[in-house]
Amino acid sequence: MNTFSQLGKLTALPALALATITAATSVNADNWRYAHEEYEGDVQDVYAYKFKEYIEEHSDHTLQVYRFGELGESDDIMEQTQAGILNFVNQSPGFTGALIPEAQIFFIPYLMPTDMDTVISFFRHSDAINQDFPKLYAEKGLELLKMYPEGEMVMTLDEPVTSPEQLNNKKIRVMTNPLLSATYSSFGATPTPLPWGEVYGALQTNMIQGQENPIFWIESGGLYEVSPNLVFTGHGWFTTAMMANQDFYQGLSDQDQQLVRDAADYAFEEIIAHIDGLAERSLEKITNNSDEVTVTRLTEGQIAAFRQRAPQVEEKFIEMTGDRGQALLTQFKQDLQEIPSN
Ligand code: 6CS
Repeated sequence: MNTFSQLGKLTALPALALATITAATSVNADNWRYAHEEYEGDVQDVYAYKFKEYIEEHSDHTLQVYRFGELGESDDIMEQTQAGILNFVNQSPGFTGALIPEAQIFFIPYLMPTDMDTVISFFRHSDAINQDFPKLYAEKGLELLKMYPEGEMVMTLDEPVTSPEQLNNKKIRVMTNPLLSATYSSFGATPTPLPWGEVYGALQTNMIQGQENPIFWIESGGLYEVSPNLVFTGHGWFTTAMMANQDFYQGLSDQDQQLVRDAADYAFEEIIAHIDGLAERSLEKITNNSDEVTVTRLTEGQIAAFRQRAPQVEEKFIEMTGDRGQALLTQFKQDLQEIPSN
């Protein structure tokens, strides 16, 4: 063998070794796809990027995040996840009602506490959230990884309102689930279900006269520009849910399943820190940006007029979901009574 071919053999060895290592790494390293319903810097986006950060720091996998509109509306990204095109999706129960009717429980008004620490403790400890809901999502081919709160719901309207009577004849946009429509009917309004992409335009053209959302979203989506009267009714929290396609999840190694669970827990803790004070900061930005905005915080007496309509919505929930809904509601209420302090 001449020197040239000897040299060739020597250099070929590390190249082969490198190729083998690269192949082994790429066999184990996947690029996972994750879509959510919000914009850059919003709560779901922060969650997604914290999840990504954990996955990428603790494995060779990478995560590609798709924001609102990149792959369609909320229903589109759910369909893509069920079809296995996406691996992970963040879809809020506000849009999951048709698929999982029990997920509408979050829209029974005045069921959730208003105080943030209590709400967070509920999400951490509730059996309904952490044991019952994963079973309901699993029936639809979804591995529920986390449910988390984004912020207290606030109405925005074309004029300040303090009573259900003042909501008469107002078309209020709701997310597309029938129970939320029942809530707004009980409040005296005319509910108008719309996907998110149509809300700003509908407010601007007065096709609708109001909507509800957490303050950070009212600020980031510029809703206050076209619906400037904010009314704090204390009737609920915006909740969301993050999940994986179940076939994909079950096909992962034990180690990767644990990685995904740990990443979901890590992102949850980060989101709890992120939403602390977020509503106050967002409200300050809104009032700094607009002279038109009014802020009405209903008194306990005014809230009572809305609250007394809640039982009819609860009945509607049972009508829609039967014994399973009843059992979930019982568990939910029990969990709420047993909330430990954080
Ligand atoms: O109102 C909506 O449709 C949107 N609200 C929030 C806070 N997140 C996403 C959702 O699409």
